[in-house]
Amino acid sequence: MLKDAEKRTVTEDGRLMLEKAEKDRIETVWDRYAAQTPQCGYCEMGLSCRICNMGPCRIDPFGEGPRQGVCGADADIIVARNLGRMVAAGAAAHSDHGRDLVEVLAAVAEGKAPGYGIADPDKLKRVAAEYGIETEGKPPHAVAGALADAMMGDFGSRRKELSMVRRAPAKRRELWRKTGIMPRGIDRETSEMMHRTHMGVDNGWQSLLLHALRNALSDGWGGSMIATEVSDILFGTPKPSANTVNVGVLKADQVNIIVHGHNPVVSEMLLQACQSPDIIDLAKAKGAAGINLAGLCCTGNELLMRHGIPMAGNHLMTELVIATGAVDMMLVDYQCIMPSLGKTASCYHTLMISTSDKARFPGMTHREFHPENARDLARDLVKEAVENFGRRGRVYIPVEPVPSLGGFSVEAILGALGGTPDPLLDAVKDGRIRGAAGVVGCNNPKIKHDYGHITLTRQLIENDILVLDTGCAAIANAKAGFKVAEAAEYAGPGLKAVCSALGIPPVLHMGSCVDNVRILLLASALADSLGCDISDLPVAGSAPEWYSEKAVSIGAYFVASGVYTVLGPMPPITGSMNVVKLLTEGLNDVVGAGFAVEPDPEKAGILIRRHIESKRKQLGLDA
Ligand code: SF4
Ligand code: MSK
Repeated sequence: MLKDAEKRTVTEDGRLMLEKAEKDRIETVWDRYAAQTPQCGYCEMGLSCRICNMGPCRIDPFGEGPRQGVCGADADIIVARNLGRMVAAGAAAHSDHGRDLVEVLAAVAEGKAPGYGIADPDKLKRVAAEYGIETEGKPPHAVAGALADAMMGDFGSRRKELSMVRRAPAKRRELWRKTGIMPRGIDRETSEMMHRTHMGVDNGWQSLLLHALRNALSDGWGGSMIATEVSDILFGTPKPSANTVNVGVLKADQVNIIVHGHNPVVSEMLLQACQSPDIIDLAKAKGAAGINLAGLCCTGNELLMRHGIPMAGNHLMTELVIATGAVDMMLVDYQCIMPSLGKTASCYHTLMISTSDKARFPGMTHREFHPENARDLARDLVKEAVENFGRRGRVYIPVEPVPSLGGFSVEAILGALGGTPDPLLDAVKDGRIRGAAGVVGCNNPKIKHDYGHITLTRQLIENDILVLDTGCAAIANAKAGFKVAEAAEYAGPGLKAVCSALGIPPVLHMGSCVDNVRILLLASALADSLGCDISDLPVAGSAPEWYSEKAVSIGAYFVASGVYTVLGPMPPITGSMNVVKLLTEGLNDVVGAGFAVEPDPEKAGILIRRHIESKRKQLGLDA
């Protein structure tokens, strides 16, 4: 038995697959992490800078060596610039994903995207109306074209506020204006962050950090929100549906196809192809019982939310899923796809396909998807996966899948509550539900796989705090069994009573990483009902195992939107106590919320409970 397997993951499928990988001599992310430790202390503290070619420079945190880079930048400037660039990269990733969806919407409008359509015409109308587009008597395709154009305008550098910030509570918008962090164009804020952090531009660590908030808001209330809304328009607004999770969703007797990444544009077409009767017949003719499409990470979450497609695992499981030997084809789009996957797959029969013009990977065959060719290419690829079924060696699928419920869009949650947030608010007011917390984000080999998510979530629901989750956290919680109606048993008495009455789990799967905006929108709906700001609500956010720059942007837009947010792993900021103090304390006076960092999820739970109880007190709920 691999001696470290139990130290690396809390999941049974993860542990068993780590042992299999060891037997197969497969190197994993944990092995590479071990090989990298101890990691560079300067970089961990954010004190190294390689922004320009007079560097690279580093600041001695003990004050014995250099205290300034060659240009004269001190620790505060260097740390703030590095963090600002992390936000910019994260916001760019989410927002570019959003733009890709707008391009598909435009192609649908022009009739140049065979296979794609408008799955939610009501939402198309609602969102178009928000953009001031006349919808009466217009065919959906015309509305879609006008909406795509208007949304493209949000990416540019018009001198006005982003369109969808109107969804935020009025008090919050006023605060953003007053503090000068109201987001304008989505790309503009990212571009400005790159400009400000060039040598010799913004050397105010405070102004850099404030712009980081504005940049993050352009993601949360811009790029990511567009990604979520357009995905709903094109592929359907999620409704609660059953699914299954963990490596056991792979089927020994079926053709297994995995989609991994973030963008539903490719995976939705794959799903259509996998459901084609002629291709299913082909699979049967090749000796398979059928075709099994499953997901990894957020592209999997997109399919799970809308179609109940099974989920094989989260970020740290991606190599281990291949090590089952049961994956006939894996298709990747972009983000969070380890460049190691092609090498892992080379030890098995798995065909690895990259699909995006902007994301190439070693050891993968590149087959590029565009709206015009997606339907046909998806069919070709599924047929190739079927052909590959016969080349399998031995397979190892060591566990049974766990049942789960997904699909909790804001619309679905409000629907379950009878169309208004009032029943939820009543439960919060009378204390049956103490508050709500978002548990979101990635896995990171610095934290035992899934331990942070599961431990924190369990503590929160036991204490009557409703958990809303997304991304890899949502997959962890599903694997832990928190997402069936019976999981109400794990909840405290108040939350249990509410969940049992509504037939919902105490942990609601709200989608992928871009779908964190669904949490923002639910919080806004609650704040509007109470006539208060988001920062007044008994709510909190957390990212117990985050690794990605996108998570930094998400954390920053949560905080800038008024949500107290607890991070698990420490970001690279400890080289500047000024920056640490501003992010953890000072921001409370600026945006009414701040960050905390607590790698121990038990302690993080206590911080969140304390925060929620103090907000309840301020609202006079327990008077
Ligand atoms: Fe060094 Fe300044 Fe250049 Fe950074 S920007 S590498 S601190 S000279
Ligand atoms: S996939 S950003 S590891 S949540 Fe969205 Fe998971 Fe984090 Fe990627």
